[in-house]
Amino acid sequence: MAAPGENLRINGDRLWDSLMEMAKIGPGVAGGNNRQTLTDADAEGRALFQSWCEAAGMEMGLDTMGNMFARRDGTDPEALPVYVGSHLDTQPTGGKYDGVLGVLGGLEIVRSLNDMNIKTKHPIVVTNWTNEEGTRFAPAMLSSGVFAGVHDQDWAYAREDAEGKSFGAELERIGWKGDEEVGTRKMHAMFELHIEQGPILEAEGKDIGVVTHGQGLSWTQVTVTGKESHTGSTPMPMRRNAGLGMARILELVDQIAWSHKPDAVGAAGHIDVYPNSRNVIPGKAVFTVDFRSPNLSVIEDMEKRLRDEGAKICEDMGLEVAFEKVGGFDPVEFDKDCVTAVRNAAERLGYSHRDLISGAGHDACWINQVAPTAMVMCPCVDGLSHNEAEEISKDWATAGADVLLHAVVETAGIVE
Ligand code: HGY
Ligand code: MN
Ligand code: MN
Repeated sequence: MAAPGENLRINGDRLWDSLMEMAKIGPGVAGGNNRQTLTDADAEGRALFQSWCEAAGMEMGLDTMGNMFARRDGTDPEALPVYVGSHLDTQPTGGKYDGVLGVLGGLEIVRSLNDMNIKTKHPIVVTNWTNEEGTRFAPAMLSSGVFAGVHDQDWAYAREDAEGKSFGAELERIGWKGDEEVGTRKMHAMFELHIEQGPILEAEGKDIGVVTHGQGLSWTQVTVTGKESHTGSTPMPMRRNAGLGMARILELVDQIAWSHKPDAVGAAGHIDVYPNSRNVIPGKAVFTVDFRSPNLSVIEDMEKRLRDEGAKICEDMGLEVAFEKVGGFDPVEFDKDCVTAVRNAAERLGYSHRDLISGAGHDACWINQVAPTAMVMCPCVDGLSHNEAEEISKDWATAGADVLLHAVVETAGIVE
């Protein structure tokens, strides 16, 4: 099958307009987005995406986890589809491009193939994975994880948000729970376009990241228990301050990550202190430690040090502590043939590129377990993401979607 010609390009203006249109749904307070999973804003974004897919002649499928699958037929109905997509849900202080670029980039390649009346042997399916962010309902990549058989659906349905609402009930409530059994679809391959969410591509002046690997992730929920008491009248020696215990463990987390420099990272983004009253010494602190590294043995060492040295900190302070693994995945190596298709596409189109390890987790990390998978990345300004000021350029978005187009079409096979 001939490789697509260099002149095969997407319509960057149309992609950009769609990104800006989607960004109006679930706006943040500082120019970004707060379109958290299974909220009314998520439902509105899904409806807009579905309307665009249907206008592009695609038929929408919906599975029991709310994963959306918009299908463009190929010439061979027996051929397994090439999937292309990402996620429409955002962080509470999210940007306009994290996930959205991959979903609307997939839509744009179908719109462009329609414009050029190009047919492919394999069908193409544009996908929106439910709850990639894992903020409202932990863990991240929940629904692609159920699709890949990593998580049990009933366990996923029972995940609760901070208000005690369950994933299953919220999916029903917004009306986006499908009948199709999750995980029954078979894929020829899957590609995901995503912003880098890190500084490397912009710093090196590269247009494209050819993602060969994804670093591994570990989420450990830590519960430190002390004793509520008056911040004024309780003598210092009598205090059992869970908030202080948490602070010392957070300092330990930072030291552990630095001890594995330059690649390992560690922090806690989710922190709850009880009763969180100005004049009560915290009796309990619950927080999630996020460790990441491209190297599994480093992740395992960081997890072990957290438990061993965190327990010692609490013992010395007369505090109780519990550790619970609440999410994670081993470092990922993407499919070599799919990665080569991405690299060849960048080369053919004349875009500067470099191989890259993804710092963030993505749905592609789970789908890689059930189908040949690879990712295309574009730069983002200052490497900033999970911040409303997240920004990319139209040129970067266009280059990323051009490469995605070529990788998908080369894998799906152009029919002359
Ligand atoms: O946590 C992650 O890496 C992804 O952004 N959800
Ligand atoms: Mn993302
Ligand atoms: Mn994200």
